[in-house]
Amino acid sequence: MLFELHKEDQSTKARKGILKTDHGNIETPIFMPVGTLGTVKAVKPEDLRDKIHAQIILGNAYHLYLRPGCDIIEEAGGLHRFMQWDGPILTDSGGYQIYSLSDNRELKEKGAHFKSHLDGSKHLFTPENVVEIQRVLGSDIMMLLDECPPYPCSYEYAKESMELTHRWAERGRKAFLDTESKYGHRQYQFGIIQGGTYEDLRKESTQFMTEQDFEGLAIGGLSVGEPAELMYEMADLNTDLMPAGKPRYLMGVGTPANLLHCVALGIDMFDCVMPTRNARNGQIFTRHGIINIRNAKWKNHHKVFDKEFPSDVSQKYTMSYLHHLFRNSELLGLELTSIHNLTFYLWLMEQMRKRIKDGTFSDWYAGMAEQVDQKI
Ligand code: PRF
Repeated sequence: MLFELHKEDQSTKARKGILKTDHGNIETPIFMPVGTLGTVKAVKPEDLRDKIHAQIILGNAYHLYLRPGCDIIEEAGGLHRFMQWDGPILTDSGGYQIYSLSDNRELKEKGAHFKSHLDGSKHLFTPENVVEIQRVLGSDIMMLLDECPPYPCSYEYAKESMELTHRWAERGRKAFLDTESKYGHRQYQFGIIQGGTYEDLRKESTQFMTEQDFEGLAIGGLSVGEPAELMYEMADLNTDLMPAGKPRYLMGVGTPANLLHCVALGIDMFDCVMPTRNARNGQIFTRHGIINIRNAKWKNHHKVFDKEFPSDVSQKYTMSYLHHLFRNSELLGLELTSIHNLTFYLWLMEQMRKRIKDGTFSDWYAGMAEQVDQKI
């Protein structure tokens, strides 16, 4: 079995478990660093493993299909070998990237027609060929082709979009069950719940995806501009209806505070570009809040930020030095802050697992969420 549930918190919906893949076990709740193009930007795979303690990373079928292309990755023996990461990989289908192309895509019953953001060339993604692409990538967990409706959107749009995602889900599951892994390791497939921010649609979609018997379930269509409270409300009603024995993945979320609140709502897996993208803009996440290292107040602050926290940025390099690196667009700044932010995200997940295990999660998480959200 892919997922083992080990502990459920008594007063929140938080849970602790293990996801088993042929590339290793993953302790949940977990955060998955985003490596869209076969690289977690500015971070070497050995640092992901040894410094950050990442247990699984993300790749993206849309981006990798366009460049370098499936033939190159197949020649390399799959994505794990191509990028020299031998831990678990989850790949997103590209449904979300195609949605972001808004003017350059058209959704039909057959699939999603789109123009490449690289050279304008025309392509079609179908529920079947995204399975095939992810077979070639060789990810441990693959995602279905879905449509992520924008926020806000009308009830009619959200309903039609959800129904299309459901029809695509049936075809995607069949394509998955009719094909085999290419490189000898097991692959799993997750369904994606949609339904915009409409309660009845969210419920219907959860029920539908549960019935398809995927190995795991994702909550899609959230964190697309709606207020955080509305996102929590939707995630809450989704997890109420999701089976306890399957992993639950909230796609594209979020801030450290979002992670704390959503673990309390029963989410097991997260991914987001925030720790790495914001690192490259000079934003540092810490136990005590968020630092903007470009701010002039750090120019002559000759101390490290947090001596006790296990990362080079916290223990070794002064704020003044980091500020200097960012003022000069030095590449080292990007590497250091990216590694630090991911180390912090993975540390936060580890704290959550420990506290779920020892029964102190419910008293701790809301205060911690407030603390990590402060601007320093
Ligand atoms: N669908 C897919 N990927 C996603 C999303 C989605 O709805 C989101 C929504 N936040 C992020 N990534 N396939």
